[in-house]
Parts: sequence; C-alpha cells; structure tokens
Amino acid sequence: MRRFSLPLLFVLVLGLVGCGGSSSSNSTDGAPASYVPPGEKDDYYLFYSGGHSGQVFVAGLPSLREIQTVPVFTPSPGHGYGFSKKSKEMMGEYRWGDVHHPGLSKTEGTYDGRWLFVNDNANNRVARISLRDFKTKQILGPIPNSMGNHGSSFVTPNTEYLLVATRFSVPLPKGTHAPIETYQENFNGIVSGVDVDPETGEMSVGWQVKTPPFNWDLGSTGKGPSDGWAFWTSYNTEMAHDSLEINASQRDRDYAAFVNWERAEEVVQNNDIDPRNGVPLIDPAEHEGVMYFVPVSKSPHGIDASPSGRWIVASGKLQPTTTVFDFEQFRTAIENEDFQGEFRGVPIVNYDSVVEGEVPVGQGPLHTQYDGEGNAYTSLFIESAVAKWSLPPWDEETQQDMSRAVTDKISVQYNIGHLLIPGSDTQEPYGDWLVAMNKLKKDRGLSVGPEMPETSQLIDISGQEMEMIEEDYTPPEPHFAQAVPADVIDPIEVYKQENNDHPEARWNPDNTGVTRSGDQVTVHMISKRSQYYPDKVEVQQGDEVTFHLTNIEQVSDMIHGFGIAEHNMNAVVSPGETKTFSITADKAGVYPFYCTNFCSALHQEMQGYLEVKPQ
Ligand code: K7E
Ligand code: CUA
Repeated sequence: MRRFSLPLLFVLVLGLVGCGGSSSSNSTDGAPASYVPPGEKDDYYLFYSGGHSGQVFVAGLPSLREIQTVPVFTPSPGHGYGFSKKSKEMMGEYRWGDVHHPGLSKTEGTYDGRWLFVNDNANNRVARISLRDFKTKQILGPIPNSMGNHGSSFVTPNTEYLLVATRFSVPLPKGTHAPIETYQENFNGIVSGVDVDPETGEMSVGWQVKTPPFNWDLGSTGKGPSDGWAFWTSYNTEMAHDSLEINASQRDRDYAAFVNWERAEEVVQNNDIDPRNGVPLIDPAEHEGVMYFVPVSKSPHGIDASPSGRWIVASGKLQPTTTVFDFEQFRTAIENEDFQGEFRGVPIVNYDSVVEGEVPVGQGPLHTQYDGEGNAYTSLFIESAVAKWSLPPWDEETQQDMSRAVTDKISVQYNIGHLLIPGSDTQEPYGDWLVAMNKLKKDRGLSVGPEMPETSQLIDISGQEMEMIEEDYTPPEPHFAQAVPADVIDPIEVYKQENNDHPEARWNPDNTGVTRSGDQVTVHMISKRSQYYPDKVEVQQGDEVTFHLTNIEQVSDMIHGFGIAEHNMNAVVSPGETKTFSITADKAGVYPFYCTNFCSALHQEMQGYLEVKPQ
C-alpha cells in the first residue's frame, strides 16, 4: 500500500537500513516510522490551508516538518509579497484572507501537480498558486453575488471548474440593502462555477445558481458515476438569521444540495440567462435538473464523495452517525421523480430511497476521508477521535447492526476538525498516512501562552489498526490540507534568463541607472552577490520612485532582498526574477537600502544609499 521505491523495499527487506527517506512502520533503532533523516526527503508535499493567516503552509509528509509558507492573501515581508506592484494589485484592497480548503488541480481524476487553488472565506475570493514556483499567480474576486466563500474550492476531475458555495446569504445583487428581518424573503445564497482555463489556469466566474438562504457548508465534487455533480451540506435550512446556535438547530434534517454542474453549463449555453452583476444567474426552479435537495441528519458539516464516486458521505454534527448515500439510487430517484416535496421549486429527493445506511461512527462527526481500500475515516470533533469504518457493500449482519461497520477508533488531541489522507478526493487515494488536524492544543507540548498553535497528528493507517506516530504544530490555523506524492510536482528553482519576460528586466550593469520624467523617477537596478547596480539613487523630495529590480543570479537559492530604511519596503527577488515596486520619497535625508536575505559572506556589504534632496 505504501509507495516504496523498489530499491528501498529491497533494502528494507534485507533489514540493512531503516529509513531511506521513505516511511516504514518497521522502524529501526526506536525511530518513529515518520522519521526522515537529515538530508533525506519526504514522500509527499502537504499543503495546509492557513486559515485566517491568509496563507498556505507547505510541509513534508510523513515528517510533518514545515518547509515553507506560500503567501496568498496576506503580505509576507519574508517573501517580499505584498510589496511588489504585482502582488499588491492581486491582493487589491484587502490585507488578509481566510483560507479553508486547498484543492489540487486534477487530470482524469488524479492530481496533475500543476496548481493549488484556495478559497478566501472572508472576502469571497479564490486564488491559484503555481506548483512550478510555489507562488500565487491569480486572485479572483470578490466573486459577484457571493458572500462567505467557505464551501470551496472543490476541483472537478479535469479541473474544468472550482465549485464554490456561499456560507452567508445576502440580498442580491450584492450591495443591495434589505432588513435582516426579511431574511427569508429577500436573501439568497449562491453556487458558482469558477471556470479554469486548461492551459493557463486563469480563473473566471462561469455561471451561478441561486439558492434559498441556507448556509452552505462543506462540499465535494463527484467522479465516476457522479462525475458532473457537486455536493454541499447546509447547516441552516431553518433560514434563521439570529442566534443560529439555537435557531439553526431546530430541524432533525437539513438538506444537502446535489448540483449538476454539467447541466448548469448546458443551461447557460442554450438559454439567454439574465446576467446578475455580469454573471449568468440560473434560477433552479426554472431550469430542471440543475439542483436537487437531499435530506441529511441534523446540522451536517462535511460531505465527501468516495473514490469510486458512488458513495456520498455526509455527517451530521448533532447526530452520532454519518450517512451514506448511494449515487446510483439518487439517479434512479430523480429519473422516477421519487420526491418527498420541493422547496422553492427545487425537488427534495425521498430520503429513504437514496440512503444506503447510517453508520454510528461516534460523537460529532465532521469530515470523511478514504484510503482507496474500501475504508472510510471520519473525524469526531466531540469525541476527539477518528473512526475507521467500511464502505458498502455491507453483509447482512452489518446491515442489521450498522455498528459492525466501524472497525477501529483512535483518540486524537484534541478536538479534530478536518483529517487528510493523500489523494482522498481522487479516484486513487494513497492510503498509507492520515493527518488529524486538531483545533485545540491545550496541554500538548511547551506552552507559548494564551495564543496557542494547532496540532497535527500523524496516524499510520497501513495496517488493520490505526497507529499514532507523531505530533507537530502549525501556526493558526489550518482547516483542511491536501497532499500529493513528491514526484508529481516538478518545481523550478531558478527563473531562466531567457524565460524572464518582464519588459523592464536588465542583465548587465551597463544598462542600469536612474531616469526621470517630471517627478516620476525610474530605477533599473540589478542585484548579484554582493552588489546592487546602481548602489546610489539620487532623488528629489516628493518624487515617486519606481524600482525594477532584476536578480541576475542563475543559481539555486541565491535570493536577494531589498529593504529601504524607514520606507516600509522590502522586496525579495528570486534568481532570474524581476520585481517592480514603488515608494514616495517624501522624507529628505539619506536612507540606506540593503540586502535583507542572507546570500554570501559579503551579504552585509550588499547595501547602497537613497539620497533624497530637500525641496
Ligand atoms: Cu470543517 Cu472551514 Cu472545512 Cu474548519 S471547515 S474544520
Ligand atoms: Cu544579497 Cu544578501
């Protein structure tokens, strides 16, 4: 089940060495199975959403060591992100985001290692990170009509779309006011199909589907028999607008939305759909087959399609079971119009016709992942545990007593939210490790005062019984993560000179210099070990000074920074990259600039002066 390389397997069988950078439960010398010795590499890249840090954290699996932060929605001086013209433009007017669900791009249902998409719950955006250079390339949004982008970014099997659903409902179009007391009449939620260009990854909003003002929660995309569909739970079909803790927990069953995104695409192509804020907005009551509701037990959170795409598993937080829906039965039910009613024109599928079983997994079930061997693993928030259970088909005895489907349980510390198995949302999960992403650290590890990190725990799932291997911490606050085998990603470490298409790039000190047009000063500068050219920039007080800084190094890891004293500027430029950034020289005086990223024995000497002459 584990991804051993052949020679490594050979070594392990011979019992000569315990670890060659890969993982093994047969650890030697008392080292944990996750031990990756110095200089060796992990088997997987692990991409954590950074929650309200607005970032993505990259770690290795199984070591859980954090490798890098990829800044997305929040400035990061360590990467010069949020200082350059391009990154400032991408971030727009916002200085943070709330990243919950990273989604890896896929081709034919498996990870292709091209892009990582993430959502911003707070400002209704999605972003694309290139896995060639691990940098944010596009931020799309705020998405029109959409408020509370929590239920995303779920990637379809060929990265046709990121599917996005709203956590909050507002009067449409966004920006309209209506009193909150008129919530049920005047407010709406939205499901959006964010179109992804297959070549460039460029995202644009393709279409939207209007929904009742339910609070859409987690989602996932279909595959196999359910390809073309996406699923979300909702925790507020009561349509309450205050004291949600009580008022949104009234009904025994809420609804999941089953959305046929292929049909939505068709509807938009074949009809003249009224655009709302520039996006075709489909009313599912008028276009049959776009959306169905399926009842789900009390206040559900996660909904996860199994690797085969046949079983759709949704968990009700306030009921100690997880519900398995049969997508084949769902298809039959909609063909036979086997409905138990409708809500605002959307058919509600008969629950009993589509449920395969309710598995008593334990208290507070949230999210489910799969190992590709017929097992499912559900996080139990209240119980602080992970339950392992068998997907259907179940034998007769199990059908009589569903507790028999639960085959193992392991405690985690404490209060787990998401959990992750590499490849769980693909057709072929890599079922060797499980990472429990726990929300509360409490007494684990050294105390750092009241603001505590989150804990991740690594569980070996290669055997019958789950085994706790190790624990690590992350800054606030991962929600979900995805992991991909290291060899699927092919990063570049240097931007080759011939590929640098920045129009203001310079490669030769002879072509650098300072030019002026009115009060606009342009500096073409290069950096290399251990010198800036030019290293003196003379301007007049009040000038707008724009730097185009090219790091002409063509050597891996030879990064140069560019900090200007008392000007709130720190650019960081990768080898072969050109960055553009501006300051206003509003203070007379002499201000040193210097390389902020350690680069050589003479890094300290890498400095220069900005002379600002008084007006
Ligand atoms: Cu469960 Cu935003 Cu996916 Cu947090 S969410 S846990
Ligand atoms: Cu260049 Cu430090």
